[in-house]
Amino acid sequence: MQTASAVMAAQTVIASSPTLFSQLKYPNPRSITHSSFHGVSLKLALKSQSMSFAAPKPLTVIAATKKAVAVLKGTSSVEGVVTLSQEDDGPTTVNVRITGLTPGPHGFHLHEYGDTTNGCISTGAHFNPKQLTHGAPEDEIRHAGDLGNIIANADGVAEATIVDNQIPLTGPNAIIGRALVVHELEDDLGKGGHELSLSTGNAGGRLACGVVGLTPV
Ligand SMILES: [Cu+2]
Ligand SMILES: [Zn+2]
Repeated sequence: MQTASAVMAAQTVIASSPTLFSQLKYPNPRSITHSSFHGVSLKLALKSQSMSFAAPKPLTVIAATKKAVAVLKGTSSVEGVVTLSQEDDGPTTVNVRITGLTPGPHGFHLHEYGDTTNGCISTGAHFNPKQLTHGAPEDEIRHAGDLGNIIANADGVAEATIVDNQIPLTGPNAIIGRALVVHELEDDLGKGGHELSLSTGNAGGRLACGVVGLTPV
């Protein structure tokens, strides 16, 4: 019985190998290291069929690092570059650098659509797959796209690193193809008591936006 399942496990590894070999094409040297490690495991599986080992492990070791970028532009002099990265199913790290802003806080969100045919207006509302009301990034009740405020310094430059769990680069709620938007005003994080607080944080106009697209790892 044990032998039979080990054989099955070995077959599973063999059956999965075309996928693994296709991942060898990645230029990332780390992937190559993992792949050669996998080659060793494969030999083991073939030699000792009765040996108990975790066959799926090499499959999960091949890390899926995803990286994306958005280039933000608008009708004013506000512009910026936002890079995003995610390791496996971990949080997404968002590195923001936007220039040309008025000093102080500016609402910063992920909006639903990567559609800029009508400027930043056509990017729609805040990305909200859970159908909740607007909030702060740390709130339980928030839009997935609620990334809070970024703060511009006296030179009008806002630099920030945001780490967030609700804006994955893979899976059903992946944000690739949606848009990042920086606003004219501070996002009140749903707490301002304005009629727009619970939908937009009353963050005012859309100064610049950019579609999130995949970039080489
Ligand atoms: Cu917004
Ligand atoms: Zn929102």
